[in-house]
Amino acid sequence: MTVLAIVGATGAVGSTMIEIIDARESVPWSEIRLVASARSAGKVLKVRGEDVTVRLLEPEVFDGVDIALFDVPDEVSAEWAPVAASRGAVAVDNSGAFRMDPEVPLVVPEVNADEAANRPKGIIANPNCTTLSMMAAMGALHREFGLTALVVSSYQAASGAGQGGIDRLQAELSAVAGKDLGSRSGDVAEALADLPDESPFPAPLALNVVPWAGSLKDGGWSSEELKVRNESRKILGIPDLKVSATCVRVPVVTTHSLAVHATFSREVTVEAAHKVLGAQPTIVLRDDPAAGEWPTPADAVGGDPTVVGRIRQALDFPDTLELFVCGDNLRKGAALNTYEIAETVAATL
Ligand code: 11C
Repeated sequence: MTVLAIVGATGAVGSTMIEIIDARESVPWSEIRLVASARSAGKVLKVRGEDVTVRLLEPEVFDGVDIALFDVPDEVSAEWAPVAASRGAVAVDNSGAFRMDPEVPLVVPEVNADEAANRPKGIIANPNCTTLSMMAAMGALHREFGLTALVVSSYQAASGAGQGGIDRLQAELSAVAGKDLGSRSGDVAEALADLPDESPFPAPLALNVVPWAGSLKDGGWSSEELKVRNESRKILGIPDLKVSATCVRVPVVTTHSLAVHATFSREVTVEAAHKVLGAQPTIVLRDDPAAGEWPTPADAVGGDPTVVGRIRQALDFPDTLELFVCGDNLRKGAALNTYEIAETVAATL
């Protein structure tokens, strides 16, 4: 009798969570409780063929719950994950509220599943989707070759900014469709003049590339870039890992991509990396440029595995590989990893 609650069940990640649960052959839950704010409470959603009424987020909703998954904004998690934990549930939180708390493990099951057992606050954190998209690959390569440095550029999808991000990209694409765009990026901004000024993105995203995600931090870094650095160190258990990231938003609906420059302490070859990554069940290798095979967001979207390719030995940097990684930011980057943490915990209850 294991009871699962999904808090934020009606959002972009919560809906993906329900799709993942629906697609599982079997689940270990005797009950799946859906929870949301007053705006969505009372809605009826289908879960594994059964109607489930969404319940209001209030302390009593966690009574009898074993594991509560949180797919809500940071401030909602910060308030409510401890409430769930105080009522006896293990809270698995997909927000940024607890990730760097030393008493909260930050878990990617294929990298550090053991850490899920050490949860003094009754909370386990799920990483940021950008960090997560490269963790299966980096974890596997680190185990074999000893990672020392990462230089990363991201190509992040609109849905990283939630349903609002998807809606804005859709509106911008509709506004530019069929217009004579001219030859300058300023023409795109002109085509968007009739859209509301308010956007989750700080510049037009349609037919554009925006080198910004998150909020401004010291030194001109974005919060997203610092998350990639701090979370990679914590998940991989390498406190002094050298990391430098540039996070960029691109007009893709779903699936984050990363160009990764990874340096190792032990000798590494492309062949050895292929062998290690090919043996990792949650990775699909698409790495045959001569045959036109490389990862693109379209190959990864809607699926569970991370797609990895373009693996090259860096020409001027010893013991360094260049690679390109694509992962569905709503699935492995968010709902799937959170759910896999819940499965890991459920197996121990
Ligand atoms: C984005 N990665 O693409 C962000 C969204 O810390 O969970 C997820 C933010 C987070 O905008």
